Amino acid sequence: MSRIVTVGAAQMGPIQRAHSRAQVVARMVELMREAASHRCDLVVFPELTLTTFFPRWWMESQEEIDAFFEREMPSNETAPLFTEARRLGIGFSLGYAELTPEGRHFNTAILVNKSAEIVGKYRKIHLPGHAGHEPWRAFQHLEKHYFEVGDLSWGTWDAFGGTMGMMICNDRRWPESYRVMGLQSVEMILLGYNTPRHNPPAPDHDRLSEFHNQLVMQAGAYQNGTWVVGVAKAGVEEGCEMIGGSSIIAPTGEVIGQALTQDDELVVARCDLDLTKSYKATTFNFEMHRQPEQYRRIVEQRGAVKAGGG
Ligand code: CDT
Repeated sequence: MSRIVTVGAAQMGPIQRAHSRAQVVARMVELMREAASHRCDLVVFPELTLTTFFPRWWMESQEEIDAFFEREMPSNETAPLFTEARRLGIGFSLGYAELTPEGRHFNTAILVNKSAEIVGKYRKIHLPGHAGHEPWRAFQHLEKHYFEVGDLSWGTWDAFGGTMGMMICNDRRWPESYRVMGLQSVEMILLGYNTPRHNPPAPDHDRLSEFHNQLVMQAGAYQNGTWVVGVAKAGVEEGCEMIGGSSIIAPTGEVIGQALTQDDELVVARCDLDLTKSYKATTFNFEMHRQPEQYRRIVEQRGAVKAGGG
């Protein structure tokens, strides 16, 4: 059985507030068809793909907020994605705002196999930004207000002939996200992001946005001997510029495919899952080299303290 997974990183250009789900899904179906024409096994869509990045606004009406969320997956509006995927025999991952039957709100990603069955779900754990209205900002980043912290940890799934994992956007900046999956022998991590270039509390970081994006994904891939597929929603959305740079990164840490635009763009790469093996067997043989007894602070403490110790 082949260990090659041909992946399409389906970067999306901006989605404005006035754009309907139907318009967005039609663009996604186009990218999916293009991926199928390149014989992709799997197409990866961004975080919160179906709408504009709504946490940039403070909203008080729950009805207005919930209009950005999906109560079911698939729904009438997203069904064409599943129908087309089944027809083409292609899998996909998709980020969306999830409203559960119990009324809980999550920033979620799903993994869908070539039979259009949902085989994996992840709910975003590292929610960036702030929980209250901060009018001094050029735009808000209210993920802490609109979403609960994900309750599923980082799972992995046997799919597409390998061990697949998912994380979402800000998770990629935290080594713990990769490591929890690395410890489950993950071979390919799929992740979508919406990353505004401007960071209101630290504008001096703005010029480094693309660099930091590459830095964390390449490090995560290499340090865990895994493929990483990072996919942006990019371009100027409601006046807010978001970075592109969607990338397919090998376990070597090298970027082997990258988007050139800030628009709808498919990046395709043939990914050999067996490339993970030499990294997992040597430099990053966890069983042989990790020292978890010495890492207790990582799980017992949240914030940094000045611990002394000379
Ligand atoms: N969507 C998301 O997680 N974006 C963040 C912005 C960080 S600044 C609040 C990111 O890490 O790219």
